Amino acid sequence: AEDGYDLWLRYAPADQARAADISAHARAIASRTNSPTLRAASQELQRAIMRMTGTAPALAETPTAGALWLATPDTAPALPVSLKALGTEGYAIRSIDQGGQPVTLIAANSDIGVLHGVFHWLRLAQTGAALDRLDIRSAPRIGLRLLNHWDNLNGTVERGYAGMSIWDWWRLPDYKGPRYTDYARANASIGINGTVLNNVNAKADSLTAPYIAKAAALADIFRPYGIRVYLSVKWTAPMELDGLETADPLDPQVAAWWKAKADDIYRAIPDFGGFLVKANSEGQPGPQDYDRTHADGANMLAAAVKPHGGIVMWRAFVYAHDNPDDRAKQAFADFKPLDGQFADNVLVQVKNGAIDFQPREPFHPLFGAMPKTPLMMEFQITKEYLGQSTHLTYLGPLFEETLDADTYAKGKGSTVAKVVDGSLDGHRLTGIAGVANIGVDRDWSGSIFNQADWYAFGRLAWDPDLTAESIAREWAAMTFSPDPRLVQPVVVMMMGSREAAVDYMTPLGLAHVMGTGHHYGPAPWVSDLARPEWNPVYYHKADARGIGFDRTRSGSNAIAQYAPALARRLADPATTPESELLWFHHLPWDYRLKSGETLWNGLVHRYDRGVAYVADMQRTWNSLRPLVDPERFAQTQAFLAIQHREAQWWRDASIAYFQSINHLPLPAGAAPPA
Ligand code: GCW
Repeated sequence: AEDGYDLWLRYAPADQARAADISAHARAIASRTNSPTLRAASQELQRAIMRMTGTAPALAETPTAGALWLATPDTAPALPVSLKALGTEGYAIRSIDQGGQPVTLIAANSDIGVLHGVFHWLRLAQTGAALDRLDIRSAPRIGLRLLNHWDNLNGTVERGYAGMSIWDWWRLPDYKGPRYTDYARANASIGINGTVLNNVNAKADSLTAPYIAKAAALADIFRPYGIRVYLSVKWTAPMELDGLETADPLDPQVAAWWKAKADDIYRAIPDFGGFLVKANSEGQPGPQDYDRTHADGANMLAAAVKPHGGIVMWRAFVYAHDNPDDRAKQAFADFKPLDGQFADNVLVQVKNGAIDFQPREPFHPLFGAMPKTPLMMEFQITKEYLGQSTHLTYLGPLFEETLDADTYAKGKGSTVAKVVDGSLDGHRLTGIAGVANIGVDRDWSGSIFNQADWYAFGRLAWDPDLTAESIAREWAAMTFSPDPRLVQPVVVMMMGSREAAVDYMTPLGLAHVMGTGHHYGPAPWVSDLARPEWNPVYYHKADARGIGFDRTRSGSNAIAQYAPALARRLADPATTPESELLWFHHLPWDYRLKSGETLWNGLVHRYDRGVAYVADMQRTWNSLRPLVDPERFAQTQAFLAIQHREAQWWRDASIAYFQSINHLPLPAGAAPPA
């Protein structure tokens, strides 16, 4: 059934001409070794080629005519291609002439590199690309490319919209269902090389012997695919599990406890990746409870995993309930002074924006501000604030916009991508994480189109210079069909979809006006929550005269956390990008936008535009019915109807609320409420 389970690895039957072409380049699979990784690569090729062409390739030891030749320097010492600069994960693919016979060589320094190369070749095969005269070299720009699962040990998933957790803790480690292997295949196909199994709001239990054994079982399945496991840890685990009296990071007993725990884990999982930590954030315990810094905490854990080659990812998502300062400033205030104090196996993991995964946020001011510390990017793939499982809001453009943003930390061109890939400040330890959108739903991600966000995250983690559009093109071709009559309109739908959500939810730099707790649907009127910084009114600050959060000198002065060249521009609404206007400025309702219309009219116009875009997507999708299987067609059609209704809800509720404050009429031409 076309229920989405196969993701972008569908390998749908190709038309006759294409099938012949694929067959001609895949008559045999030549490989000398049978390591678990190469066996996985070879099985993937056999399955894929069988499905696309109807004929399975033969297996051979040496490259015969028309073969795909999988090789490393170990198996083929004199390779006709250089593997320099490809590292342990990169690969080269080249069409060569082997004694008069055409052969496609997929070569790498390691078996994992070959596996990545195989998935690249399969992408070419699936998307209708040329399979001859290939000369491709590719290596990842970022070292750690991780999924963060916010999966709880009871099977629920925090901010998960695709069903329960895929980790079946009850039946692990004995029963290892086939889904784990499919998970590893999907991730390896996009270059993801690590997974944090449990929620950052961690339970101490995840570090007990039974759970370590369960994690080890998963690690065994993922290892051939080049994927390591990591765990989130709870700061007070030594107290909760073994009755220590403190979790003070400078207490020798605490350090010894963590060292022994790390030793236990590495006995079970020799290639364990390390720890992810949410500390002193949203009620989680941490080193500050003992008057120690985040660096004291991170370094103590780092010392425990260091002898085993492990790392610590310490999250910078912190803000305190008793700190009256602008929430957007607090992580910077805590972490910037610690630059240079972290051990060399620590990364500080920073969300893309300073508040929380909004439909649009300016990049986090820590990027570029901590040159002595490797900063790891944290994106959210699960769409907590972007319509969860039903709204079609492709996140590729959001990821791309953040990675391309210029920090000006070392002058023009100091992009966030260069901070994250280590090139700006010369870091070799580099990483990027995506909060997974995976659950037990048949389609893994809650909707067919949400699969594209997982895919885009992996592709950009491998190469942050790829464009969201080229990624959407690949994904649509593999997920549906390479037919341009389908790919073209689907890519157009996807590319504008995130901006449409910004328009109907949080136009012109508004943020955090979603319903409390669930973060689904509009609630800009909420003002009575115990923590003031959770109230939507805290973020939009609408009053009779105007709207927006003043983060200039006359307000919270958050702009001073950016590099001076950027801060200067953000100080003036006229030189602030309009897409971020109300994030940085409180402006009168009759402020003139670049279009000449007033701020109020411009807001209404954007709400309308967002709703209209969804209606356009519905029309486009309906026109594609003949080109899509009925099951996936119907799901998307139904979800677009939900999205349209809810975009209208967002628009009407937001406008009605703001009108109750400013008493302004709808501009001429604006749509009436539904
Ligand atoms: O966005 C907020 C979410 C919480 C989440 C937290 C975090 C894991 O609403 O559910 O908790 O961020 O990132 O720690």
